[in-house]
Amino acid sequence: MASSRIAKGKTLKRTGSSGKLKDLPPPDTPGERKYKLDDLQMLSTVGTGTFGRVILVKDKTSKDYMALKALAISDIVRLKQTDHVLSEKAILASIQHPFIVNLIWAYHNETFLYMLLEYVCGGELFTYLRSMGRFKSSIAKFFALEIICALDYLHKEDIVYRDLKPENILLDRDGHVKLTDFGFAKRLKDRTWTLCGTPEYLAPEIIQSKGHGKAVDWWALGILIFEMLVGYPPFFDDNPFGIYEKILEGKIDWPKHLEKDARDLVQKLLVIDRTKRIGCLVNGSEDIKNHDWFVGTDWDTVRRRQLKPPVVPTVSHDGDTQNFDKYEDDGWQDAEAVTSDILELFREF
Ligand code: ISQ
Repeated sequence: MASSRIAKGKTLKRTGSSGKLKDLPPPDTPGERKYKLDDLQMLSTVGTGTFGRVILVKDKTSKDYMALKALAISDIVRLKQTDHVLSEKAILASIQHPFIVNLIWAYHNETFLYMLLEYVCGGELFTYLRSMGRFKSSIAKFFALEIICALDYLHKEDIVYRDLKPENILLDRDGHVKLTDFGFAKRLKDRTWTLCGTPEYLAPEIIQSKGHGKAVDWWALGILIFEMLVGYPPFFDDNPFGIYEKILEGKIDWPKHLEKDARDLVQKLLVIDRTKRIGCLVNGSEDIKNHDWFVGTDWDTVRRRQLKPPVVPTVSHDGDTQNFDKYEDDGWQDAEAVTSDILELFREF
């Protein structure tokens, strides 16, 4: 099957209160600490993007493994990503949730911005989905439940995530999810109008520049549930414009094997008119949580990470990188330092 995203999906070029939960287990982070870059032993790259990479690092003192996201400031400025990166850091610093990757420390010098994150060693949900073809209903439902908890938390904090896809969902050592990459996340003031995201997951109102809020995450949840159950997304084509046409047309081929309740939920999430989409009605996310596909779910059990994960990553130790692709060291450390007036833009980072 030909699609731009049957292989790993590229995120399109971007245009454009702490609220601790009660009764949740503490996040599995090394705790409050001041770091210096020199405290960290750089091991290997576990991810790359347009203007940065994620490196597995080891705290030389505690021996804890963490993930260091390093972004070259010159690239950020050249690609006009300053506001997005400042927003990513501010949002991550203000939130804490068991299904969202935890920001431990942020730092910058005249060359790089750094975000020190907990290391999530199980790799991307994308890898598991492609290797298993599609998930049986109970597996897809487990991932949907934990993702709904994360989105619900973000929305209650007035944050829209805007880049939900299997590549941005990591599995921890036990098989629970951790949402990562908040480069598109936005704290809502009003509706926003920037075109961003990954073609298969773009909601009609984004393509049509109608502005978008929390509704885009519920649309993307519909795409994600379909892709987990079917093995490929509902709207695909060789090029992004073909995908956009299909999204706006809204026609979906439903495989026979899809169970009735799952199909009904996906159909209610993939409603083009966002004022009629489930999750966006008067009862908000409650309508999704009370849908028949989730009958019998104790949502407190889900939030407490007390469901038994159906996919347990193969991991030999906390710093194991076997679940990530291998990357060449392309001399990324040699980026140019920026001038003091450019550096000033990142004072709050
Ligand atoms: C591993 N752990 C945490 C965050 C990550 C982001 C990208 C790639 C790998 C990661």
